[in-house]
Amino acid sequence: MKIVAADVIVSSPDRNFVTLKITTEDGITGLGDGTLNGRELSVASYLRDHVVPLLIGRDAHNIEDAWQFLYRSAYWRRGPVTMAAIAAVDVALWDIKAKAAGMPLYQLLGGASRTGIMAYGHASGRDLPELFDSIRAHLEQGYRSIRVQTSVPGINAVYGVAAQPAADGKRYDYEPAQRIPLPAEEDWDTRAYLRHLPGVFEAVRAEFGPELPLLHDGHHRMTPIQAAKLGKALEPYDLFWLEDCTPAENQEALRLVRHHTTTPLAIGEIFNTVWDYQTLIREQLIDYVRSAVTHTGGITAMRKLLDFAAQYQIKSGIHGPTDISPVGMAAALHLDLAIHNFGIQEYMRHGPLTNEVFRQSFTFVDGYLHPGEQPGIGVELDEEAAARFPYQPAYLPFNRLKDGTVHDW
Ligand code: EZ4
Ligand code: CO
Repeated sequence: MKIVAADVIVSSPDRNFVTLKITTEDGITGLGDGTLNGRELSVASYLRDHVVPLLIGRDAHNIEDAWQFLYRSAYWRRGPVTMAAIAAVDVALWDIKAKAAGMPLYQLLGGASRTGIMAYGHASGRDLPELFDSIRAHLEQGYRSIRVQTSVPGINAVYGVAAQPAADGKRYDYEPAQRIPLPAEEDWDTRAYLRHLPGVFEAVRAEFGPELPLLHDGHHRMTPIQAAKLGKALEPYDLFWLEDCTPAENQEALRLVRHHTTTPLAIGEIFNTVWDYQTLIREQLIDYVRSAVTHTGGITAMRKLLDFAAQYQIKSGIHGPTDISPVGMAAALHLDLAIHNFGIQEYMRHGPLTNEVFRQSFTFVDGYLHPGEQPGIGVELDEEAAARFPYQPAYLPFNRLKDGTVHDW
């Protein structure tokens, strides 16, 4: 089944997305997501200028071979741009293979291991009443697990708080990347954060009871000893996980955190290969793998990564913010349904314009996602709608401390 065309479609309905569409000689098409927030055009160029010419004439069925060829023949390995481009090709080829088989992708991955995929949503507030309202609103939408992010007294702008005003004048709602010419500057104070956060979780537990799974994202801002202190302080509130507590390029740092706390740890949304996890998994320093299918080389690489994690009782917690397109999200759901060591799936919901461009068949009912029964991954791209939303430059914000030092955002 020869590939006859591969098109890169960059669109910006609610935000920028990079989509690869591969077409075979029999007219089957497959979609892959290569969106890399704030660096979208680099992936588009990597695909258009360097990968598309290599795809024409290849057999679409040989997915493992395509993956190995793209990874090894570039010579320059790994990195977010390369691995997002490989992911786009990989997911598009799996979409094609599953369409050719007349089956939803999860069937080709071994079939369903569960009936639904537990998802968590993002609640947040500038103060406790606003946070409680946000948690209630998520419960009403069906969510059964909730990530809790909060403003901190003394800090003007904190990642993940929807109602705080963003630098582009909009709500900081679904999308931290802002359509402004320079990255927005936010501020940070780890000691103020560490003082404030445990009280917020105490209040949330008192209001919502012991059962509701609660998560929190530290967004790489702590040192190992600060992260250890936070994990310990949060133990009474029984978190489902503490995410990205340190910038884990240094995997060994997690040893220190692990020795001090029983709060479960999740990490990896900015990682892009299994090598980023080698120490973390072998030494059982984490509990959940946070990689995105879109940023970690697609289904082929994620399946191997999650099988490796399974040997150590480490589960999946696949990254699913709005900057993963519905194509990347659908790919994640097929994997979530098929693997044994599924943990939880992040799900923020896309905006209305995104849903016009990407026709989706996955469902969200009573807190559980399901990829649906359409052959393939179950997402179709409306190219006319996509053309109505051309690329718009947008940057993620960054942090400076009070003395002007750049800090992890
Ligand atoms: O900040 O995807 O857990 N989710 C997150 C995300 C990331 C964005 C960056 O593009 O941390 O919201
Ligand atoms: Co995160």
